[in-house]
Amino acid sequence: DGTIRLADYRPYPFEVTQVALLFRLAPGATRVRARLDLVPRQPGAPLRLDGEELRLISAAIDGEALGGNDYLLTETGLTIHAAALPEAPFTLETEVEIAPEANTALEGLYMSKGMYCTQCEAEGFRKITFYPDRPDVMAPFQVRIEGDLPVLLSNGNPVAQGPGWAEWHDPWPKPAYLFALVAGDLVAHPGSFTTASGREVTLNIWVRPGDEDRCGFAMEALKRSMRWDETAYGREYDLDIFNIVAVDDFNMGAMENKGLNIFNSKWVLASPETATDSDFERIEAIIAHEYFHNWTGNRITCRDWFQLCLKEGLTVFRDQSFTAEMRLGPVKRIEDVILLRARQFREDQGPLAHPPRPDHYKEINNFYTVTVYEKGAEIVGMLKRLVGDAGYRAALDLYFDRHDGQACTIEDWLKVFEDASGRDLAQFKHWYVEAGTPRLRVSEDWAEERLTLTFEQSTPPSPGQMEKAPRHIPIAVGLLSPNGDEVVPTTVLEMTEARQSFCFEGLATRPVASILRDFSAPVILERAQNGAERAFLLAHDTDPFNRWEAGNALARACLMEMAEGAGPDGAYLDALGPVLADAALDPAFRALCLRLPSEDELAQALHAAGKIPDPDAIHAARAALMRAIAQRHEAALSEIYAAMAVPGPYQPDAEPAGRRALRLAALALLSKLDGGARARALFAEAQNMTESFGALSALIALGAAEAETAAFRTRWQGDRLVMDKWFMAQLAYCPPGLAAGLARDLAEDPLFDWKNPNRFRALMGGLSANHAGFHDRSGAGYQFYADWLIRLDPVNPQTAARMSTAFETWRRFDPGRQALVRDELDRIAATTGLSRDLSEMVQRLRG
Ligand code: BAL
Ligand code: ZN
Repeated sequence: DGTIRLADYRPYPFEVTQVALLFRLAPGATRVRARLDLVPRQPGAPLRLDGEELRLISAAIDGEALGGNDYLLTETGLTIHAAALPEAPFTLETEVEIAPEANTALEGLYMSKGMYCTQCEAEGFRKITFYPDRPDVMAPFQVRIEGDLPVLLSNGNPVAQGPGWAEWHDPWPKPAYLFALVAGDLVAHPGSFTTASGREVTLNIWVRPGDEDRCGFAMEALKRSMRWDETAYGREYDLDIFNIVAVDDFNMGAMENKGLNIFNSKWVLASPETATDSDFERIEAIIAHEYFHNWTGNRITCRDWFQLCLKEGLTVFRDQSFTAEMRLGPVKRIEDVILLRARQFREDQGPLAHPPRPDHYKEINNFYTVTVYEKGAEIVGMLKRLVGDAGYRAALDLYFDRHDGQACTIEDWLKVFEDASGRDLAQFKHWYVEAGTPRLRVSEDWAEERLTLTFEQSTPPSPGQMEKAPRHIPIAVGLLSPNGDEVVPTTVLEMTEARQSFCFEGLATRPVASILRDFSAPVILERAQNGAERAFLLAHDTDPFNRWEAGNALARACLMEMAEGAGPDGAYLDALGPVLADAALDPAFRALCLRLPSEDELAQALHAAGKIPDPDAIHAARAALMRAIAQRHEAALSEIYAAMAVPGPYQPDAEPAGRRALRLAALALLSKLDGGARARALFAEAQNMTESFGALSALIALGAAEAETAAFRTRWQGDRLVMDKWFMAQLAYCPPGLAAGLARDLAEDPLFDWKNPNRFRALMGGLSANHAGFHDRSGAGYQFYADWLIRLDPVNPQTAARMSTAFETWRRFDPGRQALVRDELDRIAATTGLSRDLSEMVQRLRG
């Protein structure tokens, strides 16, 4: 049935020692000549090469053209029979023709606004030429590009160039998924970097003319990333040049091709007028992420795609650590956990749950998930916590020493930790191979100056995995005295049993336990804790994560009760007071404390508590609590709003960004009282996109943004990235009853260029982010969404499949909504010619 299984892995029977490619570019008929130097490793094996949508022009071995009986050509590849192959090393030459301008799927070689561009991960190279398109086949590449365009780029170092041609050589053996080619009328934002050992590296960010003044921030972020990888991991850059290209039509965020990173322009281009603070932070993180892949992904890659989290989990962990150092560490940790819970926990609890290292798939593109990335990063963080900072560095040094130039597995990765630390990680490995978020229940016992914490863990069943063994869980715990002093500093308890107790002796008075500090493991902590204890931790915990978590837990409990008809919890409203007033607390931290759990998270929490979430009631509860907070703290919020204004020119740094975040959080609350007066004034005077967009979003949420929405469109209609924000915000923040109708109207807007993935994601992602709007009981949101998935699928299956995850929570809801979603999933499944991508997703979603 097309399922690919880890258990079926076999090494490739040939070694590719050298690849030479020649591209003659033409939009409708590009010719690709490939010369592969091959060494047989298994006598008698046929040579099987992947290839899709290629027109074979010729094939020859050692200069001799192949005859029709020598090979088999199918829709998925070219197999040269063993009888036609020499036993000694040989050269295979092929020529194919492809049509980049017809490639709307944006995999392989395609065109975006006149520019040639590639995306090969995971399996796009097979749409460029016949090749063993698998990550464990690594070879040096030389590339010649011929085309009537001023800039012709590929991986590695430039060899030579002239008018209409350029040659590149990448000396580092790489898998085909890291191949890249770009050709276009581009301009460079240049830079340079001197490595720790004194080598000069040329840096360029290539963009379309007109965008070059929006690259400065990304360039500085790149230099910071290069320096950080030297100091934090001892890793230097290894080519003479590092190119980044920004492209408007891109399925992913960015791609780490060796020496030639290709970026969705959204994650490169930034100016104060067009990008928000969070865009700047994200650009810095993605630039770092792709750069860090040079070692964790490129120099050491994955043996097969089941091992994707080997490079992605580690590289996310590295970019998170980088951002934590560049900005405010605790704030970054809280943001990462918010994202993990909102998206990965959601995935882990639904029909798409899969282990960070899955053992089967039909379409690998469907496994570039928050589980592989974000949970993969959490697992690396747990390893680091278990072996300590020095142990982690020793393990990573060993990893680079032992595996440089190799294609590796999770087993290789765990082995370096075992060898470097002397620890047995057999039980720890469950984190990689089992799906599901463990639930960790804790109870406390106090007797004779001794506090006993007893933990019980269980992991619910997930698709294909009914029974789960106990995990090895690092639980960071600290104890606080009743006056807030820390009596036991953070200690990591290692839980390995299903039920396990830990004692703290010699305590004069009963302490308050701060459990799972820094969110030391990706689990759901279940703790019977009253509001007073949570308020105490919100006021006193010395661990910033748990301090925030105490307030978050109060808010969540309050909202869950409100969604079932209760009024706002006065204790929660009281507890916020000291946080708002505490000027010693970072503004960014205070902003997070004012951010209520999302409607989707509340639905998740209600479902976990055995209830059926009502999206309308959740929305109403959240709106009511915002109003109640505003009423109770109006004076403090007004003072914050005035005091947090940032004078002078815009700077994207963490400090002013934190002030703006707090100010806008106050604005969103105050808008519930002032009818939007402050937001309207801010929108009129804002000098940067952060404030302009924050004000617009607050007004949209009030249903009172007609004039501002129109003005925003008039001002920014020529700017594609800003217009994505315009599409997204109107749907994500509008009153839910309006969402489906507005989505239909916006889809009629001439600026809704639905074949552009960013624009499609802006509109559909905006709608699905409007929880009560998407889940409108009429089913209008579901129907509209399914219509567009069906329409996009033949054009761009990868993005259609990715967006189908909006339906992953359907089993949480009432039978009426479930039936509506089921009908839509059935309708999608019944569509003729559905892609492998979307059909696998729908099959899994239907469960
Ligand atoms: N490798 C795909 C894009 C990324 O994770 O960097
Ligand atoms: Zn990555």
